[in-house]
Amino acid sequence: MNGDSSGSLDPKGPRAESIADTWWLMLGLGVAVFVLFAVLLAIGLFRHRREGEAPPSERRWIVGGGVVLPVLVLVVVFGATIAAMRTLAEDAPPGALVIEVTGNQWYFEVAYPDAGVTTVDELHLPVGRPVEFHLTSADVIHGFWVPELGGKMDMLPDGVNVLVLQADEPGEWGAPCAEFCGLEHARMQVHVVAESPEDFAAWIESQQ
Ligand SMILES: [Cu+2]
Repeated sequence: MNGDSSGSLDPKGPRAESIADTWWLMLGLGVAVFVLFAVLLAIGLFRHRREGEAPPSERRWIVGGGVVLPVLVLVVVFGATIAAMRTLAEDAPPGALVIEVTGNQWYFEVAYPDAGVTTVDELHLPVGRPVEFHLTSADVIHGFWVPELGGKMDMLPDGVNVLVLQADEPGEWGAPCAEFCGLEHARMQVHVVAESPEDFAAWIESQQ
């Protein structure tokens, strides 16, 4: 269903990359802290058994490991998260392609206003060009999410949410509705095709 990809940890665009990088950073820090404390705990248990009581100098380990280290780790994660959020919130540069996606019970309507083309459950985009998605809904709240390209965004019946995504390499992915929207929610999915600008132009022409 998702072609050759494996979701948000297999990013195919700059915004998805910033999300994946943050995830790997958090995993790396978590593993490092876990290993460090497992080792210290083992040493501590071994020593206590041998010496009976911890010397007062070990209090600095408690302050260091219980206060200083968590603060450092959280500051690093906070900084990385803010940086990723800024990347995700950047406006589309001039020349971005506008694609309007409307959630319906239970399908995605995809419109290319400049080309006068509308499709259902099929979304094509050119590789290497930022796309400004205008997301809305015709009925209830739906969710737009192409894990390989970036974060998810709600599709609301009473407004338009803007999400900028870019594909850096060709590929085909499934983008399931990311907000429970009724009986057929589980089968609601848009097929996403990222292709070369030439192939995209040819596809648009074939749809006109
Ligand atoms: Cu839906």
